[in-house]
Amino acid sequence: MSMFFDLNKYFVMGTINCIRDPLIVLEEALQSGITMFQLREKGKNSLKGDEYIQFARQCQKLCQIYKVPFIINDDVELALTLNADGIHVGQEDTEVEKFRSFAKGKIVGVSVHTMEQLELAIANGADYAGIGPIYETSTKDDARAPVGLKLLEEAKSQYPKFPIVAIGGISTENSFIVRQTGVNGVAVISAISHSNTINETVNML
Ligand code: TZP
Ligand code: MG
Repeated sequence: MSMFFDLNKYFVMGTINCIRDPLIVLEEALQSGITMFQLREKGKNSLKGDEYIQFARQCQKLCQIYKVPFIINDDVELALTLNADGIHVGQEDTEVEKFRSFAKGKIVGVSVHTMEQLELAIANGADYAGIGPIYETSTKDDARAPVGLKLLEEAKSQYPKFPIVAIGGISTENSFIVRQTGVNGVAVISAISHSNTINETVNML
């Protein structure tokens, strides 16, 4: 069993997503009530090596203060070194099964884009799935074509008890309609990382 988690307002970010000090952005988001945080430090100009590890530690410390699960994207080694609360992997990354076996008690999230991938993620022991991109996004350079709301509805109707979070192009304007599909939460990068009024943004998501 993994620790308790709540996908309701899931903030995902890396330093390159922020136009202000990323640790200030994260702290404001935590103060505003995000329920989950994922460090996704990738792309051009992202931190590497020791700078990356130190930044991750600082993010983790903040999450601990606010009692919000600290999830690391892709990097199994760092997740284990820091004893992060969990890991989020894509279809291309380390198979869930492999991670599951040496990450007892940790939260394992998987990105899925089809019902088949969702079924497989569940069978392999994932704790939640991220489905997206729901809408067009300019944040992920290699983003696929939007999957739309249909897949969320199908996922929740077939697996009503399995935790699902929607990601990709979600904003304060469209989060309501996304939530109407029955998903457990919305995951956002730019809606929060580009906001100058994070408290208002998080409240509206
Ligand atoms: N996976 C699918 S879309 C996406 C990721 C990581 C980017 C989401 O960023 P934004 O700014 O919330 O559209
Ligand atoms: Mg990945």
